[in-house]
Amino acid sequence: MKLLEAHFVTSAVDARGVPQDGIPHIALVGRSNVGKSSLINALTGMKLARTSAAPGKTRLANLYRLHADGGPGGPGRWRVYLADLPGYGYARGGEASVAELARIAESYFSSGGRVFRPASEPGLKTRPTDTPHRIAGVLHLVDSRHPGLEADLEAGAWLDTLGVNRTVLATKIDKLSRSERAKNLKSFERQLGTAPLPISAAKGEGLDDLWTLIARLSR
Ligand SMILES: Nc1nc2c(ncn2[C@@H]2O[C@H](COP(=O)(O)OP(=O)(O)O)[C@@H](O)[C@H]2O)c(=O)[nH]1
Ligand SMILES: [Mg+2]
Repeated sequence: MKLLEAHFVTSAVDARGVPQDGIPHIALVGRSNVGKSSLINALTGMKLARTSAAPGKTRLANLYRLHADGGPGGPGRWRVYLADLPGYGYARGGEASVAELARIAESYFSSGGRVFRPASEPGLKTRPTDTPHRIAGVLHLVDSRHPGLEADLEAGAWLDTLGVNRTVLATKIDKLSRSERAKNLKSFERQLGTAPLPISAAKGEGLDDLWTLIARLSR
C-alpha cells in the first residue's frame, strides 16, 4: 500500500460543513490528549494535525483526506477522510463525558445517516438522513496507561449504540513496560469487550496494522 496524498481539508462546524463527495469517513474519537492528532501525523508521515501537551484544543471536526493505492483487496486507488473529533472527558462542571461526546459528535454522526434517538422510541435508534456521508468505522483511542476510565467506558457504550464498526486503539504503548503492557491490554479487552490494537505514534508500533484496517474499511 502506498500513500499518494494527504491533506487537511476543513474544520466542519456542523453537518453542513462535511463534504458530500461520496468519500467514506473514519472517525477518531477519544479523550483530550489521548493522541489523535499525533496518530494522524504518524500515519501520514506529515505534520498535518496540531498536537499539544495542553488538552482540549480541537473544538470542531477536523477532516483530513487521504489518497492511497493498493492494500488489502489488491491494487487500485482509494480515498478516505480521517475525521478528528473533539476530545471528550475534559468538560468542567460535571457534565457527563457521554453527554459531552454526544453533544459534540451528534451532528457529525447524524449526518452520517444515523440519528441518535432517545430510548423512549424503541426500535428507532437510527434513521437515514438526506445527505449521508458514509462512516466506514470509528477508531476509539484510549490511553494505554489508563484502563478503566469512566469516560472511556461510557464513550464505548455510546459509540456501540451507533451501530458503526468500532476499533479500540491503545495509544502511547511505548510508555509501558512489558508487564504493564500485557496487564493493561487485558484490562481494556475485559472492559471494552474487544481486544485493543496497541499503537505508538512516537515509535511507529501498530501503524502497519492500522493502515491495513483503514484500507479494509475504506475500499
Ligand atoms: N510517548 C508518546 N507520546 C505521545 C504519543 N502520542 C501522543 N503523544 C503525546 O501526547 C500529547 C497529546 O497528543 P495529541 O496528539 O495532541 O492528542 P489529542 O488531543 O488526542 O490530539 C502530546 O504531548 C504528544 O506528544 C505516543 O505514541 N507516544
Ligand atoms: Mg488533537
